[in-house]
Amino acid sequence: MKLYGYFRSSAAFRVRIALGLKNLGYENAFIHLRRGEQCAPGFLATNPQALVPALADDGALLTQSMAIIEYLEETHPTPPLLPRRPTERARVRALSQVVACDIHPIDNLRVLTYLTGELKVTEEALKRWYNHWIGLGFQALETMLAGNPATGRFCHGDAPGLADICLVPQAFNAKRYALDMAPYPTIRRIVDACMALPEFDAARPEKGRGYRSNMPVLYYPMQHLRARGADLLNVDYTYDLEPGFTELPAAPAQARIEGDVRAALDAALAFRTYDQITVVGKSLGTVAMSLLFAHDLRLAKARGVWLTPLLRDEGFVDRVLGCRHRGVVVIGTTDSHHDAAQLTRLRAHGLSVVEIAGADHSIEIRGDVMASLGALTSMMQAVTNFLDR
Ligand SMILES: N[C@@H](CCC(=O)N[C@@H](CS)C(=O)NCC(=O)O)C(=O)O
Repeated sequence: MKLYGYFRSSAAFRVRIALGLKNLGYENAFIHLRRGEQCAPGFLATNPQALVPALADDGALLTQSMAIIEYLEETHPTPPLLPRRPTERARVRALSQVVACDIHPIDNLRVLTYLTGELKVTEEALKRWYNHWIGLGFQALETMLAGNPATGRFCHGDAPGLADICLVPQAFNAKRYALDMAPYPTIRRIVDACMALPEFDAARPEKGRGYRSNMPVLYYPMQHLRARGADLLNVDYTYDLEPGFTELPAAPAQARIEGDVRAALDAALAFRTYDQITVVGKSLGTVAMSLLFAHDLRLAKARGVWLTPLLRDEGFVDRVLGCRHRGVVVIGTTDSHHDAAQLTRLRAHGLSVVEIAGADHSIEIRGDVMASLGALTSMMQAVTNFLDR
């Protein structure tokens, strides 16, 4: 299966959750909505509506998140996302459609772009528009959920289902525009219960942010370097804990990251000089690396270990190509940043590129622990071959 999506698309988020709950593996095709890739002829052949998500499966191309989720429900009935009794199914569908039919469509990117572009609506008015429609829908949902004995730990009973799949991404959208969630205690409780489940957590838009150096993809390369006598300086970012950071446009976010990582490099080089510097980064850390390699001459001879790099981030590959250095790139083929064309450019530049089949942005093979350990081993083989060369 191949899911055409965008990390921040809440309709794609619904499908990611459903695939997770059904324990189905899939390949990600990343359509960058902010860059208009949904309107490119190639994608229009996939979905003439120029919207994500779309799912390719069994020779078919499916569109519309609700149709896709019902397709998954029909083809993989266990665990069920809808209850059995018709009246209960109708309740769950009604809860879902409050979000999918009445809240989400009028807050969609193309609607917001029309408001600001064609109708010259201010950012402030746009925010009011956005939150007005979510608030109206959430008010109704809160009453429908709080006042009904069928509501359990989740929207319907004690197992997550279609209504939760719709509610959670919408709650994430509400958070982006800082909607006051105080009036919706039942919604908040259910969203918290959902987010405690790994299937919901794995599907969230900013998944991967918050990866720290005590986690495997960074921990093992560090141990390898330590065993070879390297002085180590760990830099763990906490941008994921900072409200609003993920919403920053590319330029101010990069300026902030560059300032921070340069300060870290200053600290690392304050007391002695080194013959060999190796910089290892994962995900957002690779953006920090690319800024340093592109702009800081102190890294002119450094080696780079680029783990799950953000290949689709604005200017990322160009910055990496802008400096000559020895480096290894490791990325999983189901990572949403996996991009064959960009990897070809990096290879042509002389970097060693290792793709790990089926691995995601955490170098995990979803739903398969042993295969995930194998993927991690493949990553470490690539890294140690490079470091020991
Ligand atoms: N009803 C559609 C809505 C899909 C949709 O609105 N997708 C948004 C992202 S959440 C999109 O692709 N927007 C692109 C745009 O507005 O240009 C579904 O449920 O799949």
